Amino acid sequence: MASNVSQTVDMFNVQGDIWSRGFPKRFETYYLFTINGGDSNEKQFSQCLRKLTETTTEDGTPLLSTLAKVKDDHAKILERKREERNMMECRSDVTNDEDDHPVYPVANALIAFTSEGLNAIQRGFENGESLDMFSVRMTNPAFYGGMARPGIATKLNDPPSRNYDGPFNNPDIRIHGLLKIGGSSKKEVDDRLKLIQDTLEHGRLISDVAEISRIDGWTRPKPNRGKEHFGFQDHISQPLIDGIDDDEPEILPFSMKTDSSLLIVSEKTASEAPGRLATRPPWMFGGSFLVFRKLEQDVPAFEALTKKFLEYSCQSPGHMGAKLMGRWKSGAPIAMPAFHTNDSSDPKSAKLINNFIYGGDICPASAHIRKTNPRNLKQSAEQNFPRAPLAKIIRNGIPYGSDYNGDPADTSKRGLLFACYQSHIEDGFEQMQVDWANSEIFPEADTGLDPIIGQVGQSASGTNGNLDTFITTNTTDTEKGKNNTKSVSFRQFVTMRGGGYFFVPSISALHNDLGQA
Ligand code: N7H
Repeated sequence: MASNVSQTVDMFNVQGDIWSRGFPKRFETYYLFTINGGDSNEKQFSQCLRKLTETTTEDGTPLLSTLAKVKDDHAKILERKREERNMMECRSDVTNDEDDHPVYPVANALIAFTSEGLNAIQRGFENGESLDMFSVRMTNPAFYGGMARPGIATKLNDPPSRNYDGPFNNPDIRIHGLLKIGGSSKKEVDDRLKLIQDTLEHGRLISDVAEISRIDGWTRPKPNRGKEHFGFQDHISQPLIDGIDDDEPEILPFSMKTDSSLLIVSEKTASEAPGRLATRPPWMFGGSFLVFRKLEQDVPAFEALTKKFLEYSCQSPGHMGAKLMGRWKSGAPIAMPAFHTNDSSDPKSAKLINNFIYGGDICPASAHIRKTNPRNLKQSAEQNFPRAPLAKIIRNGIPYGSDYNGDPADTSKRGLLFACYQSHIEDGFEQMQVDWANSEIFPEADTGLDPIIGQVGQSASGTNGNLDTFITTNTTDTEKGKNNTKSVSFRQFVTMRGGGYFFVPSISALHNDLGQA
């Protein structure tokens, strides 16, 4: 099992979205492709992949971004903001507030592959070279088998694939690779996509997976920038990596400083778990696993539930929302005494607050942020869930769809393009979704499911089942007693509409191992 010792991360080798801030973006696309087989295509794809790591835009920017480049972009954006404010002679203190970013044209891209994609690349190798896919499979069965592999699908409680959105609703579709491109505008993103597609010889060596081969997301317009569709501030709490996130505000007593090997594959995580018979091939070091899920959000249903706040002894729809989420819409954590009953009046600083632990049950144990990061687990729970400390993920998703206009007749689709990185999908995303969010006994009996992401499955006609959970209703900070707990049951209002498991190789692996001369 991993210890707390951090490893050095090579910022010039790791792809740039794999850290707490990720790509600066107002627009992002996920483009899915197939590597065309036959006629030595796979070999030529591999050659083009190497070329991709060497190719730049006209102004010399590499087509794929390293972590160093993305970090530099964030620094430049902040600097521009400072300059603009100074020019306007409005010299208020500039915080790390990048909600309005990016303020200058920028795009960053990442490439990732499914296990089928890696197998396709390997088919192009000659002279006995190999990616050692046996070891990849043995050490990463979740990645190798995919999100719909037998056994896991029923635990994730995902809907049947026929109810997914295109391009995920056709089981015959072969998804080999993914480009995740984020930037300041659709134009910047489209331009970068085109350059990468040209380098990979789109049409000859790679093809779109289906008629709809890209999924676009964008940050919500002001005043909801930085908020997801239910209206909550997102991107607050992330695992921080030594040497990379050192300039983030220190968060004591609860430190999110995380052993980088839980997020980025390293020598240390090569083989550490009992039952994993092989070791990870060295080409995987510096890479990370990407879980992508298109999660549709039923905003009217969420609002209808929180309007019934009186039934659950809450004081307002906002208060009930905070009980379900663990944070008020501003981001202020309900677990902190200042926010037990009221949202913060200072949203700018509320969204930076991450310095708290849980005590008592003002914040229900089922609340989304407490379920997915219980911070200070009780000793009994630690014993029952020994792998809990390994569940660390970096989340870098983006909303999709138009804003809900308040009219219940608005049936257009919206949600979150959820993306998270980790060095083990079983320990990271799957542990959180299956063992925690979908379980009514995590971290202890009678907790109930995560009301935001818990999944109970769908009927044959495609209707979501009822999700049962508990929220605590009192305003005194006592240890959990059943007398202050209300059960809540409602039709699950987040629905999975497709996704996949990908591996994001390091730049050197793309050049030297997956890429060929
Ligand atoms: Fe969640 N939301 O925007 O409403 N999430 N999430 N999530 N989530 C968090 O701290 C949301 C999803 C985690 O350290 C916040 O950034 C929505 C999945 C984790 O305190 C908000 C969806 C998984 C954290 C949301 C969704 C997670 C977290 C608070 C789906 C993993 C950090 C803001 C539609 C399986 C917890 C913040 C911590 C926070 C929202 C999905 C995990 C507002 C709408 C699928 C680990």
